[in-house]
Amino acid sequence: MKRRSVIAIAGFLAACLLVPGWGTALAEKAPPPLAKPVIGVILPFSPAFATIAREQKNAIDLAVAEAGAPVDIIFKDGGGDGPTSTAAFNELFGGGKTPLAVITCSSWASGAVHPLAAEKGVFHIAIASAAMSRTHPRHSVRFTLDAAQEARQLREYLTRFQRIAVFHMDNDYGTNWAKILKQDLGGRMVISLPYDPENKDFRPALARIGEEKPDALVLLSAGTAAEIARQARETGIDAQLVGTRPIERRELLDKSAFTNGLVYTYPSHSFTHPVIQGYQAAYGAPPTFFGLEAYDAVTTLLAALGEGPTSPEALFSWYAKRVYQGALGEVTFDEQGDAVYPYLYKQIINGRFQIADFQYPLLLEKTRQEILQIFHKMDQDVALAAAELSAAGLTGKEADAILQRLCEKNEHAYDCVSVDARGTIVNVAPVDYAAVIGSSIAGQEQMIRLHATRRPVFSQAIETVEGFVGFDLQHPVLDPKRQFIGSVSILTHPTFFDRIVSGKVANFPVEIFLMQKDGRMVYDLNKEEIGRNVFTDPLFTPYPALLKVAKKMAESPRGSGRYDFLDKKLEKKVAKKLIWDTLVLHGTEFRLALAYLEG
Ligand code: COI
Ligand code: CYT
Repeated sequence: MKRRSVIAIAGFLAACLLVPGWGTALAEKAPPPLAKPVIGVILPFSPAFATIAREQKNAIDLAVAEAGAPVDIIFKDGGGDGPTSTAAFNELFGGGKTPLAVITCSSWASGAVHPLAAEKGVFHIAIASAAMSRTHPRHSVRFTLDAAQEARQLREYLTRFQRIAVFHMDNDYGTNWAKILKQDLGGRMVISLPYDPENKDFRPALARIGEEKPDALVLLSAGTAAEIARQARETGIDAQLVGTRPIERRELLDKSAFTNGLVYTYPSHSFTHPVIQGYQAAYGAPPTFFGLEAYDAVTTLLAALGEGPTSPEALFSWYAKRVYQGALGEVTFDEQGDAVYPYLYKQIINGRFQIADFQYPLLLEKTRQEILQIFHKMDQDVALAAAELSAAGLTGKEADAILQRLCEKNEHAYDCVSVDARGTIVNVAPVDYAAVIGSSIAGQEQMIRLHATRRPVFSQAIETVEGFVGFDLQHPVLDPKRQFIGSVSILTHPTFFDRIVSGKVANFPVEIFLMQKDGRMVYDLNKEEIGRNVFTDPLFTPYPALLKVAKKMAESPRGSGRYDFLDKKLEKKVAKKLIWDTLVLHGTEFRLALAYLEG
């Protein structure tokens, strides 16, 4: 196949590139002899990050060797700050070579190089750069999850602490993360101090931190965290140690007497890619996430170049919204060019980096609490509306205002109605839904219970007159003489559970679903499963272990189990673990379950 690649440099030069092995270009003029694309790689070879940089270099060398593609990789030392990285970038243009692309490691290097690369028309890839903001859209792609996303996940764990200290590297990574934590934690952040990662003695700063009597110490650190942990413990700080992605370095295991118990957020990729063995064989130790990111960056870039595009715009488009399977697992690039993949909590236990088991019950309980909180607020507000309608009556100006207020106060309400004593809707807010007035809902299961008991009710999943499957909370309305005149309701929005659950599950590799006691799935990530009955639907019958666990779920309010079922995309069969608990409102129970891959 013949392929033609065009390189556009700084907007004034367009040259044909002849690349052996990638087809013969249809050159109008004689091409430069053996023009290999040049890729500049700026890594933090400074002492505090040297093991990271060396690992990235090793992984890149391996990726290039495996691809067998003719490229010229030029490594430069970006040091520990923006100016050094800028100087390294400028050096790439010496010696008559012009890089086609530049790869930078670290938030500070990527932040400094991003605008320069855009101005020079050099495609930019950021690795190990959680804190990078873009001034030039559609130019840089990034293989690191953004710090703001990771912080959303870390937040769930931090809620249990009241006096949180932050000790952070005095670079773009550390200061940006500290800023995010300040926003999240407010007054619960009792102190935040920077440190120089090239430093060896952290005792003066740790003494200051100790005075604040923190119950958690968040370290925004890489391998230096091991020495900080040692000095912190020796200073008498017994706070829970907490970290973020770059903290997982070998040094921490060498000092596990001081680092055991550390909890941190980390990508959830499973170490199964062949490059892990290849790296181990070549360099005598397995790669860490830093190496894998570098490996994927180069492997994908060479694949992109092999397909033709070389301009920054074309390369960016190649990546944006792409999904690929690599050393990092399944990676999805968003429109901004940021890679997204799941993170979870890890913990140092018995001197090893391990997946933290506490996260599953934690996420289940946080989700349960959030839903219950919303249920209770809705319940209080409907009770108040019922009391107000008692005097105002179910229709008329005053009743309109009461229903409108009820709806405005509850963001998860689809609509609010009043219903007469015979079960006919007589009023609605917002007014746009006036079409439901006159509909009888007397046959709905919750209305039958309400009429029988004259007590508040919460429905199971019902077919609403609005036309979707929803959940209805109703309170009876009694007139001032305590005569039953009807009821008032909030009908939940069709995306009610989805909004809450997806907010909580965020980027964790878990699935949360809701099942009624009769086996009906009322919420699942997979819309295809919603509404189906686990006990009777053919989708589930081939999975006896699932049926068994669902039966246990129907019978007991909380428990755990394991089963085989399809993965998130309903593609292949996988082994899953499951824990569940119960949500109750006015006697209506839902099983809230959290499933995750076994392994
Ligand atoms: C980041 O900036 O996100 C990093 O991981 C940098 C690393 C060299 C500590
Ligand atoms: N609709 C509604 N049932 C319905 O179908 N708004 C309340 C109860």
